[in-house]
Amino acid sequence: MKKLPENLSPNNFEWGCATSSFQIEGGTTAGGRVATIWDDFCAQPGRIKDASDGSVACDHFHRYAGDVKLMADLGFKHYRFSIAWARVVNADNTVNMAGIDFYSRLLDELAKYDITPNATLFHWDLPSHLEGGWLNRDTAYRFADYTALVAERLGDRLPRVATLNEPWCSAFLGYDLGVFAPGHKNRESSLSVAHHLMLAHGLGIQAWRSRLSQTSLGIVLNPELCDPLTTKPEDVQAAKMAEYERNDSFLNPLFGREWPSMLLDQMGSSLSDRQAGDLAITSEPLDFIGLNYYTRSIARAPSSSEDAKRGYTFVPPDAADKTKQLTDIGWEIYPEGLKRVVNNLTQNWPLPPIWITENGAADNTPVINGSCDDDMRCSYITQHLEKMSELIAEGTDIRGYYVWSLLDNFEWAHGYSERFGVVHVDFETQVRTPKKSALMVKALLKS
Ligand code: GCO
Repeated sequence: MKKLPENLSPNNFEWGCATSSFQIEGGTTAGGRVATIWDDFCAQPGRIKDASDGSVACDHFHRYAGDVKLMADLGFKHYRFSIAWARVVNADNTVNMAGIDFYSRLLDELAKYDITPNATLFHWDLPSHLEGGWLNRDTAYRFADYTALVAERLGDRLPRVATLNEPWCSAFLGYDLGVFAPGHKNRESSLSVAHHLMLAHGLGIQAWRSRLSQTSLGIVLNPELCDPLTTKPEDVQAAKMAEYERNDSFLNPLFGREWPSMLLDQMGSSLSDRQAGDLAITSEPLDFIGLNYYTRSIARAPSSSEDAKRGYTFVPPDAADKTKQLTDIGWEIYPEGLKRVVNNLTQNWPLPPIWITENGAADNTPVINGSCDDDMRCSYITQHLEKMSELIAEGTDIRGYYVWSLLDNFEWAHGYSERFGVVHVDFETQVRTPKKSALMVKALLKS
């Protein structure tokens, strides 16, 4: 791609890069920040592949000014980041001004370069002191308090705000599979968690709107495109179940619809956590929806009693076809999936305007003689841009694209072993080196 298609031109399309608080900030005890479930999780042996944690990460807490200058140099005019609840709210639910000051200084810096902020309120770093975490319905109300506090202290400088990032990961990776914080393994209660997260979303929207009416408010989801391993009816049904869990359990509540009965059936005694009136809260009108797209998955009929509870078993993407191209983290490169998943969503739910809030690849190419030739990422990004441009040409209302991520960062359970940045970070020296992909995007934005 030499030039951006007209419908992706930065003149009429929002182009940005994305990060999240825990993945880049470090400074986990600075300025009175309280501990989060991810600090606790990292401290448990065996949880993180390289036994690392987020205590330093990209040291963005101290280096934010340089990082903002870097994104400006690369030509980005929009920046998606998350605010850490644990920095701005003390354990007694009062405001922590040191945390507010940090985000205020970040916003000052962005304004200096005319970069528009796009904030997410919750990107998985839940304060540890919230008793029971998302298993406790009360956490949804504490989220609304936190949201109100951000609206009051920073809201007039935040034109676009998402409540949650990828609640599927918090609920199912965190409370069912146990591979993300807090590391629980309980199917029934993970479904309660999914419900409580959506309740938090709705209460958060109400809390914000009652204070500020002009902000564009939404949520960021990672919808699934799941194909069956074979055409056998039991595999087809399994793929459907994976999509119910990933899509319907979050999209239905956004539009006031009940969950598919198959999910309700899996809740057992936790079903009582869904209370009358909740759907009216979760379906507060949205100004936008953010969609994160990386890959598709492949499912087969459940192959263990554990998976039988979920209704599917995921298989490696290349299980049936070894010629598939994978990124370094092992995810299939499948640009067509962006179109398929977005079309599936717009056909089934009355979506508001869409922003692609994350798209990118793990490409661990090192820096050699000062440059990092991440050709796979370059091709990944351009292929997805082409598909997005086609979707828009076909009439889908997509208004922005954010590459994940500006910087190599703490990739959750993979620690620092997988690199998603368009800018390389040397975690020993904190030196940042723009990769070929960053320079490619810069050239495209200028074109
Ligand atoms: C996500 C995440 C990021 C991940 C990225 C790559 O929302 O999944 O926002 O935190 O780093 O998706 O796995």
